[in-house]
This record gives sequence, C-alpha cells and structure tokens, in this order.
Amino acid sequence: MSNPAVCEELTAKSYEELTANFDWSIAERQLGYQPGEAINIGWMCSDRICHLGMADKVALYWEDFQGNHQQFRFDDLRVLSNTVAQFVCDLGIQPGERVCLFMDRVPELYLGFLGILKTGAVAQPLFSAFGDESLLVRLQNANTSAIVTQKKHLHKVRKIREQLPNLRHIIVVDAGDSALQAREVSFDMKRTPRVEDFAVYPTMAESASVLHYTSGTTGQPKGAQHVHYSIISQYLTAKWVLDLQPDDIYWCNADPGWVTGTSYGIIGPWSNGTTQVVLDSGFNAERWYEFMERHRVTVWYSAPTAIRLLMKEGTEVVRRHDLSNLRYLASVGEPLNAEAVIWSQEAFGKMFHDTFWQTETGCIVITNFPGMPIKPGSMGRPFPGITAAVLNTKTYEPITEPGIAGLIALRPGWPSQVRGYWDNEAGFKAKFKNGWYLCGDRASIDGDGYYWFMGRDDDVINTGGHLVGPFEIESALLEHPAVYESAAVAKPDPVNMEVVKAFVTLKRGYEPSDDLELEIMNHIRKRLSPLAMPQAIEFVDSLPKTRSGKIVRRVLRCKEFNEPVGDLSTIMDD
Ligand code: 6R9
Repeated sequence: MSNPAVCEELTAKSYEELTANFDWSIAERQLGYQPGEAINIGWMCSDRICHLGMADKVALYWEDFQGNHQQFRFDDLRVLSNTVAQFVCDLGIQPGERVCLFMDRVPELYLGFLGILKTGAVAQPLFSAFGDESLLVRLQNANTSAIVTQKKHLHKVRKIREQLPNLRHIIVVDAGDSALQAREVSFDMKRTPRVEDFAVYPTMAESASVLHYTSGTTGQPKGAQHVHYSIISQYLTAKWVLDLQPDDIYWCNADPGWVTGTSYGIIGPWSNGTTQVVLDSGFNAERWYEFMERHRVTVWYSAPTAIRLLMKEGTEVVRRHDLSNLRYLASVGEPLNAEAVIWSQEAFGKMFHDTFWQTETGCIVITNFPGMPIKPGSMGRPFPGITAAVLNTKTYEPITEPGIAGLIALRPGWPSQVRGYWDNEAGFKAKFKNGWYLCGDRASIDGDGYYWFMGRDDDVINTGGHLVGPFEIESALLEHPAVYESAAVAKPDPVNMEVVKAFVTLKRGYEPSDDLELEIMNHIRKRLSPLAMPQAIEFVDSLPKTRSGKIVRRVLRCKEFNEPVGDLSTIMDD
C-alpha cells in the first residue's frame, strides 16, 4: 500500500515554516491568475485544464445505481459546459441571476454547474431530495430565475411555481417526449448541438458564483453567497489537504447540494485537473467497495456518517475487495471519533484525516495534512493562511492556555470566505465579534496547536455550571460494541440546571434492555468524568439527521425541554 504522495510544497517545509511564509498568491500563480483580471470558476475547471494539455484526460467517470455509466474528458467538460452556458444565455438569463440546480447526481448537474458559472449567473444547488416546501423557501429567498431539474422532480416544481412568479424557466434535462407545460423547456445534453466556443462571461474576483443554503442544523436556512475568487482557496486546499496528484482517481461522497459536493466534488478536483468518480446512489457498503476497487480509487473524501455505516458492516466485507490503490482518506461534516480513525487503520491500513470547515468558510480551514502526525479525535491544525483561535465566550479574546474550550473563530479575509447571507444582513453581521468570524462551534487547542472539537455552540450542555460537549460523550459511547450511533443532549434538571441524556441506536444483533443500559452506563462511567455521565439513556431506532448526514441534536434537546424545534426542512424524514 502506498503512502500519501505529498506535493513538493509540503514536503519541503515544516508546518511552522509553511504557515509563516504563506501567501494565497501561491494559488493565484499556480492558477495563472493576476489580481485585477477576470476569473471564472467554470473556465478554470475546464478550458484552463485543456490549455494545459489535459484535454483528453478523463475528468469524470460517472455511474448510477442501475449500472448506467458515462465518461467525460476535460474537453467534454469544456464543450458540454459551453453547451449548457449557451442554452442558458439563449433563454435570456443575465449575469448575477440565480439558476438553481435541482437534480440527482447526474452528469448534467456537474456540467450544468460549470455552464451556469460560465454565463456569469449564480449557481444555486439544492438537494434533489428536498420536498416542495423546502424548495419553495429557498427559491423565494434567492428570487431564483431558472431551475434545472429532472422529470422525476418536476412535480415538486410544478406544485410551487405559481408562488414563484419570477421563476421564468424550468429546464428539464430528460424530458424526452413528455408533454411540457408553461415555462418548461427541454434541454437534452446528448442531442443539443455541442458548442465548441463560448464567450465565457468575464466575472471578476468578487463576482457572485455559488449560493449555498446551509445544511440547517439550527434556525432558518441561510443562503451563503460565494464569489469566483473562492477557487483560490478551494484549489490549494484540495491539492495540499486532499493530497491530489496527477494520477489520482478521486472520490468525494458528497452531493453538490451541500458545500462539500461543490468545493471538493467539483471545483477543488477539477481546478487541479484531477480525475474523479461519481456514484449516483445511496449507501451500500458492498457496492461502495466494489466501486472503489473497480475504479482503483486512490483518494477518498468521506464523512463520519458514512464511516459509521461502514463500521457497522464490519471489516469482513472490506477484505473481499482489493482496495490496495487507496492511499489517502479524509473526512468532513461532523466530528470524527477516535474510534472511527482507529477502525479505518484496521480496515484500510490508513487513517482518515479529519478536516473541519463550513458552508461559510468555503474551504477546509482546520485540518490534518498529509505528512502531519494524526492525533485520533483531533481536527488537526489551521490551514496555512487561516488565522484561527478559540475565544473566551464572554470577552471574545483568544484563549492562550492549552486545553481550555472556547468559540472557534477565524480572522476574516481568506479567499473563499462567504461574502454574505442572501437577503439577511443582520444574520451575517451576527457572525462577527471583536474582529473575528465565529464558526458557531467550540473546541480547545492543545499544547501542540491541535484543535479538539467539543460541539456546536447550541449543543453544549451546561450541567451544574460546567460546560460539557456532546462529542466526548458520544465518542465514549461509540467505543461500546453495541453502540452504532449516539447523540448526547441536555435534559432539564431541577438541581444541576441541565444533565446529560444520551440517545443511542444499536448495531445489528443487539436489542435494547435494562441490562444493556446498565452495561453501557458502566462503560462510560469508567471513561468519563461524573459530570459528563449521561443520567439517562434512551434507545431509539434512528437519530434525526440533516440530508448531508449530520445528527441534529437540537431536535432531541427541544423535545426534552418541550420547546418548538424551528426549521426542520433539511432533516431527513425517512
Ligand atoms: C463542510 C460542512 C458545518 C458544521 C460545522 C461543524 C460541523 C464540519 C467537522 C465538523 C467537527 C469536523 N463540522 N466538519 N464538526 N469536526 N471535522 O460540513 O459544512 O454543512 O456548513 O456544516 O459541520 O459543526 O460548523 P456545513
């Protein structure tokens, strides 16, 4: 099994050296961008790669659940995104207008994304699993002009279109002979004449590019507005953190409906000229391993929720496949429990590298690098060019003492930082304090500068005046062989104000019982401080999760407190 390849810039320098001398102009130079010039993500990810002599290199191997497959070279990306761009322009869509992508992970989603950006319009990707109400809220908020969708999702758009007078065009990518209605238009990528040359709109660094609605673990969904300059961060973090090398076959599990699927499922890999694979299907361990084996996947970017599912299936199924090409693993989206890192070492002979970031940061900000020693359970250290700290919750001053938890904060100004929330200035302003951007999460920093995640701000439990993060409790629970997933939340308590309650789902072969509850209690009693000890364990069939796979503790906590839960639109209802 091979090790991380580690690009030159990283091997040559220590972390300290790299950080001290870092400047984002490294990425500008590598991308051939001069400040003040036009910069367009759609062009950068396709035309530019062709100009570098990689026109015939495979950009995308695509496959779906039924075994349909397609292959696209970088030149196909260039020409087909031109074709989409021309079609969108011919409809009269102007630069700056929002065009929503509402599709499963079909090739049109990826090519449509680049094509929309080439016109100067703003790409607004939304999860195709959203129901009509969730869709309506986001299309209304963004005042969206057009939506690109599939026949199978058309009924949801039809249901709400009367409430969306400004939605001028509903573009259907697989209409075939079906009868279309008012405002609907068919775009068949295979039949539309290919557009060799398209005059890419000269967007500038600060021109709006992507509008991403946050995955909604708290409050109302917010539209995070990104700009074309974000590619500077996405390109370099993909190269350095995901260790992308010229011969890699890269797989990112994420759906472009959330930010990982665009920053590292489109922009990061393709701006690096990396070949990637996409599997348009849900989770299935056997299928996933078979897919990785067949495509000889080398770099894999996944998420704790998927890793936990794989852990549940065991290592037996891993052994049935030849995954010897796999050389680098990374994870994002939720805290990566030490248990999962240790399991991955056992299962794949490699540890997952945890990476921390958000829709608002646009790129990985705190992370484990190739070549950097991993401390299982830690998120690693700030990416060079990112000034991070944990702040005191009252003074908003950085905490300098190691091991004390505070608010994760970043100094504004990196290229892919969100530029605002769409139509919500107050919400955006509230994210800044004392010159820092607040992530809404808590962590502590150890003596080596490694960050240890504690929990989201709203998930922290205040018991007897002490703050306890759900992460350490859940990590301890996960070490018990019966526990598949868990969520630790606050429960009201007359004496301690709050106490910890844990919701637990069990692995196959285990049944809820009083004995098991006692056994799990005993297990965590040994592992945790008395404060962090859950006072109650409730066995449940499933935990509430966002569509991007995050456990939404808020829902469980609100039930305990008998409070309204607020916006639930991104929560999976199955
Ligand atoms: C990329 C993405 C952001 C929130 C973030 C935090 C949680 C993400 C994490 C992590 C612990 C990690 N999060 N990565 N928590 N360790 N490595 O997920 O964006 O959907 O906006 O979510 O996800 O709570 O604030 P987004």
